[in-house]
Amino acid sequence: MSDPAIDGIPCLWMRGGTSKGAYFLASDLPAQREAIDALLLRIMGSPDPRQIDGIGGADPLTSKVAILSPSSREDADVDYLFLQVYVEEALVSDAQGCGNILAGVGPAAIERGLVAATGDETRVRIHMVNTGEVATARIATPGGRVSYSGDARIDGVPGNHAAVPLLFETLEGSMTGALLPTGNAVDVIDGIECTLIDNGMPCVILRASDVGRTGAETRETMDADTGLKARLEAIRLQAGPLMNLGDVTEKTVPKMTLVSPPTGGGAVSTRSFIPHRCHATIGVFAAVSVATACLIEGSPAASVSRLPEGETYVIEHPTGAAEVLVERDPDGKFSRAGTLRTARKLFDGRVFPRA
Ligand code: NQM
Repeated sequence: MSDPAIDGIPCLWMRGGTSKGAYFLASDLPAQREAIDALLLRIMGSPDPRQIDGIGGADPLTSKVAILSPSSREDADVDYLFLQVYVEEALVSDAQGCGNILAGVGPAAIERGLVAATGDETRVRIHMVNTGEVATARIATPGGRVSYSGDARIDGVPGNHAAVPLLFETLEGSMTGALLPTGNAVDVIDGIECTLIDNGMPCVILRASDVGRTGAETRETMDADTGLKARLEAIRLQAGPLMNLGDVTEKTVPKMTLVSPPTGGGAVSTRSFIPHRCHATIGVFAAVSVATACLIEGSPAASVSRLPEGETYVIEHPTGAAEVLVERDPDGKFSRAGTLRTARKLFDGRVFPRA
């Protein structure tokens, strides 16, 4: 029998959007989730604030994992399970999806032969196992090979790269069963008006000004603000059960997002906590959920946002902005959403977990 600590495990290390993670084939990992979790902790080097004995980047945004397998569904080409490996705790969570790491799934599936390239562009339908939704990614495959070079640029990533357009349908209530799981546009928790919303990612959205912040603070300032973080965590722990998520003490959802008026010409400005560190940008599904909240009358997001003419929302974040598309059908349902990301293969090899 092979020993991963001696023989290694095939692993693609990729940037997906503004995150970075390890992409595996399910067939290269143990069958049982418990064994997978234990292995991933050793691979990433958790728990340890520096993840010094593993490949994790000592940040929740670079301690992520995608597990790919042939699709279990007719309407998809590949199954994608996302796992968040905590940095400082011995925890691995499947209680959220990740739209940034999703951007690398199409390229990884083609690189690993799970999906065949079809001409200059390959459409990959991705079953997001965490939420049960299907995303469609368009991958540049000139000459039948994935190309990572191109002209697209996204804030939070230096340089230009091949565009990875992502399209989603029916994200409403992805993990909580309903767009507004409490049925309310506004719930008051600890005296603060919040919107508890899930259009792809369970989020609690509140005005930065209601917790005494401008919303223009840097990621570092937010991360050092232990008083604010404790207040947000107290709200989050109460919001979890209200959102049908149960006890969220050891879950990475709901995300906490502070909103404030836009300062760069966008629809709204955000500082997103995922949930214990401030995001360097904003998650893809979190951005879709924030854009959706801007359209909900009477919500804190609606009160500070400036709505665009069309259906493209520029969501400002600590290092720029992310553009998301949110479409409503005639009966008011949020039927489609999308965004543009880029991704890049950084390393393809074998990873050696500590024994
Ligand atoms: O919301 C971070 C990220 C994410 C998630 C997080 C994401 C999403 O930016 O779809 O992309 O919220 O933990 O990678």
